[in-house]
Amino acid sequence: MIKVLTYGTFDLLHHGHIRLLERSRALGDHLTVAVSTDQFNLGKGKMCAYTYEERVHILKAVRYVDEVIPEESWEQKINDVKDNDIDIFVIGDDWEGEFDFLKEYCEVLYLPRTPDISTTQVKEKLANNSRWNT
Ligand code: C2G
Repeated sequence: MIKVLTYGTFDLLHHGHIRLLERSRALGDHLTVAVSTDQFNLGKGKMCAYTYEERVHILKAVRYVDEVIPEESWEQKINDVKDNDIDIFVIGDDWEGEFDFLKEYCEVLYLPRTPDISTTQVKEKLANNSRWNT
């Protein structure tokens, strides 16, 4: 069984996230998603609309996701790969090169981000009450 692992905040889940999860899952037979905890997000300078528990609940409902674990630190990835028998680490190419140290333990792939969508953009649209699909 080919096991895939990815990490992220996944706040206000949008089609860019879904496409990442879809492509990640298609790389193997099982996808584990490590979701950033609220505490860890503070370190990333992210204030989420949804709590960690809500983001986990939503991700567990996504057909491409087989397992969800917490992301609590930058240092946990090597142990996560080992402890979960991961074959492929994958993440969006906004992180290109950042996790090459994992190549010693598994395959490392950076997938092209989906253009023109981000949680920040969604928040800005809502804040500005701007028309959608403009
Ligand atoms: N993503 C994407 N296209 C977008 C937006 C996001 O492919 N338009 C991808 C990102 O590249 C990432 C995943 O969706 O692989 C989750 O994005 P975020 O929730 O923004 O995750 P991030 O804050 O980048 O956290 O240790 C790694 C970090 O926890 C990654």
